[in-house]
Amino acid sequence: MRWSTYLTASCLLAFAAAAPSALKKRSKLQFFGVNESGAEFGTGNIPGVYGTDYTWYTLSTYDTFIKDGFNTFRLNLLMERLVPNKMTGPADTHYLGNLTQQVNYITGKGAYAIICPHNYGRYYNNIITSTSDFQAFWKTVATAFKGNSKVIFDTNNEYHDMSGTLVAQLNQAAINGIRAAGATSQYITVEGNAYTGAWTWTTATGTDGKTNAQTMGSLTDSSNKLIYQMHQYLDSDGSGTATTCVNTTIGSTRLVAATNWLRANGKKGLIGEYAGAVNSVCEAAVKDMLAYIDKNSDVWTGALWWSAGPWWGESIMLLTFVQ
Ligand SMILES: *[C@@H]1O[C@H](CO)[C@@H](O)[C@H](O)[C@H]1NC(C)=O
Ligand SMILES: *[C@@H]1O[C@H](CO)[C@@H](O)[C@H](O)[C@H]1NC(C)=O
Ligand SMILES: CC(=O)N[C@H]1CO[C@H](CO)[C@@H](O)[C@@H]1O
Repeated sequence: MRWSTYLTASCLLAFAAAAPSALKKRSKLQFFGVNESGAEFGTGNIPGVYGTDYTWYTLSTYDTFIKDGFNTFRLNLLMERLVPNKMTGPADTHYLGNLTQQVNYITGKGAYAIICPHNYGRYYNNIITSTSDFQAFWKTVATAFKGNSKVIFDTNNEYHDMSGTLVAQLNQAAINGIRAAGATSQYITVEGNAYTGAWTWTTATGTDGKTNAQTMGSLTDSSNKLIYQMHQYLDSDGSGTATTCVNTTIGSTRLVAATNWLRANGKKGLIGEYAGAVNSVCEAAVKDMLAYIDKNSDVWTGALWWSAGPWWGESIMLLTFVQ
């Protein structure tokens, strides 16, 4: 989800306060967590100033989430801040330093840290077309974390409006760069085109006319630790920007086709973003979707709530539900 939609989104997120039990760790799932959003803020200001344009996440609050059973944190960041000017260049010492501090804090507590460039398949607003540059970016990033097996690499947030074939090629380049860095023990989550929507995995086509189901199945990984990350919101257009959910079973309905695809192709999936607003329909819909994910835990590894972070405002409050 775009950070700029967060004012409307914050209405949705207040749901978290109303549904503590629904959001507690699910026993069967490997990953249960939240997104941390803020380091990718202020996309108009690149690189921008830490504390003014963007922020990192308050370390001590991870303890609260972990105590409540969450074990996975998706750290959203910007590629241009991590590796500025060109993808083949070196990492920015300070931004990487802050990221490393977050990662080490989380993984030091035994939880997973997902490193997620929140870039939509773009770098300085241009669709990434050079697989070799993208591979170089990921090799640089993975080198810094190759000794930490609790790190999970997320190739990019929500590719969209581009060729599905290119999206698959970029994912493969990221996988190759990560493994070439010597980071062989970590999971990698790949994301698809069309905002990596679970509900449109088999139907939405890219500019080349191909669906994720057609292009993403052939990815290979020498470590065999790929997870297909998909996002699923519950409002009518699936964007997570409306405060109404379609109905109480919309989540499970929307996951069926993707679940079948994962199973038929021998893949694992992760719902990397989901949310619902504060009302009884959305609350029931979130519970229904999580129950469906639990029931299909042979292919679904977990789910991550969108979103948390110091700049998401008082009204949002994930902190309320962890009390
Ligand atoms: C985090 O970034 C700030 C601003 O660039 C920098 O001053 C600080 O040293 C960084 N922290 C770490 C742990 O690298
Ligand atoms: C919810 O909406 C979906 C999509 O329109 C539909 O397939 C499903 O049957 C609905 N469920 C209920 C309980 O109305
Ligand atoms: C770990 C972390 O940054 N948690 C944040 C979650 O969101 C709340 C509310 O925005 C913040 O206060 C926490 O710091």
